[in-house]
Amino acid sequence: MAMAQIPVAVIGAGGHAKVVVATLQSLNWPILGCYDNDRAAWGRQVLGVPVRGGPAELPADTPAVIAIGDNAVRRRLARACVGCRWVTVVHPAAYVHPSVELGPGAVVFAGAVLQPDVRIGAHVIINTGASVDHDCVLGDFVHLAPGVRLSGSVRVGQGSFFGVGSVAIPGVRIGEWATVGAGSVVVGDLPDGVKAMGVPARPMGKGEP
Ligand code: JB2
Repeated sequence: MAMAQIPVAVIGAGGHAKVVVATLQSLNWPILGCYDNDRAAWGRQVLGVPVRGGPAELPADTPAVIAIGDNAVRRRLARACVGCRWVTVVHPAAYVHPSVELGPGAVVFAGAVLQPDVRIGAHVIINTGASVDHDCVLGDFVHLAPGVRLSGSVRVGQGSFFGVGSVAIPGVRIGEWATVGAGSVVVGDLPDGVKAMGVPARPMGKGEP
């Protein structure tokens, strides 16, 4: 794992960045600094890591990870930071079967479980204690909040968000940029852009990409 020796830039300096920094520290992965567009954050520290400036200041080919929870913001920054080399970050206390494919910029936090033949897109967040069972496919910029449970063969379109503790039964298909509310139980397919809540989850209206 040669990449682990090269200092990585963390883009973002908020709550999600704090957990990304903690995950990198648990891997003994050196951190170049945090980089955030908010000038008010410059000079502050995230778990002892200085916020050095904005992401535009990063030199070309810098290993980096986007540490901002908002899916659309990650997509915008991924397009803007063309010179960055996106790294994947997996906590040592996560279980990831060797067959799992992880896209560039994906992060997997402590206690997460990724079972065989799962495919995870670019800049996806698998948050604390989330589990993704066999053969699931998650598109780019998806975020599974803490404690989400996806059963086998679930498909999640790009940019979709599963709120804390939500679950999906086997084989359901979720469209792109959909939102599943905290604690919801998805028992059928959901279309693009939908906001669904409840047990069973029912559509509430359209989300925004
Ligand atoms: O375009 C932007 C942007 N560019 C940089 N929009 C937003 N909303 N934020 C932007 N940032 C930077 O991302 C902000 O300057 C700030 O430093 C950071 C967002 O910090 P915040 O703590 O508000 O959110 P977060 O993304 O770090 O954490 C959220 O998502 C996590 C997954 C929170 O909801 C956490 O509780 C959650 N665990």
